[in-house]
Amino acid sequence: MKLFVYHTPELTPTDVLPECAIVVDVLRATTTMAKVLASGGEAVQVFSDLDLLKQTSESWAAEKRLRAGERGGAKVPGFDLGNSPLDCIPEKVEGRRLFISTTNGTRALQRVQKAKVLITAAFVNRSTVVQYLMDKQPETVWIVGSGWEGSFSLEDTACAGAIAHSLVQSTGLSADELAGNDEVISAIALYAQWQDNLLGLLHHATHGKRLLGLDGHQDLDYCSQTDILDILPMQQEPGILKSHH
Ligand code: 3SL
Repeated sequence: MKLFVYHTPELTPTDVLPECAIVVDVLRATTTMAKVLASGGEAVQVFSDLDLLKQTSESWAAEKRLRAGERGGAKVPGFDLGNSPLDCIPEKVEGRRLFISTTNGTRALQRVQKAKVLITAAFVNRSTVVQYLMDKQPETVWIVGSGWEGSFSLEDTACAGAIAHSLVQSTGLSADELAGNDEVISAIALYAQWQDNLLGLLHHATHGKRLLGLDGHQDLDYCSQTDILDILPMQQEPGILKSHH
């Protein structure tokens, strides 16, 4: 297995695709996706365009759908949900499809949509992602941070480091043997520095501060937890993710 970390979708190569792509948006899209599916959601369908989201979800029975949308960290007016994982409790999401549009997570997913396998990761489901990689041993793996509008996001690269760190321990390979690019080494170093205080790391992150300004303390608390959800969101068809068993 060769692992590559890309801090943002824009930094991924455009002429090749990996066997397995892992999209990370700790704050908050991929944390929310894991929570929805862990709470019994039928699927998550992602859109960059809000009008297309509304149009597509119209064809679903009202009791089988939820519309979730975020722009600039805030809920899209008129939608059922914003992008808070805390809203995705079984009472609300069980048996429903979440039609969702977010600023950066959606874009990162679209960038690697054609990879043979596309999964999503956050701190909350890190161990399930690592277990999948250990079982399947894909030859090339990209971890793609969603960033913020093209810029580096501390929390996404730290989560990439959490996955890489765990892979080093599980495979017995050295970081040098596993790493396909230098970003892997720096991501592991970032995670190693902060692994005992991930909430502190989220408080340093630009987007963490943005969410704190929007009263997002509880979201940061939730997103900072590691290995609490045994769920693997995997793309089944372009833009549609379901829980992989
Ligand atoms: O940009 C995104 O995809 C979102 O996760 C951002 S937010 O945390 O919902 O504001």
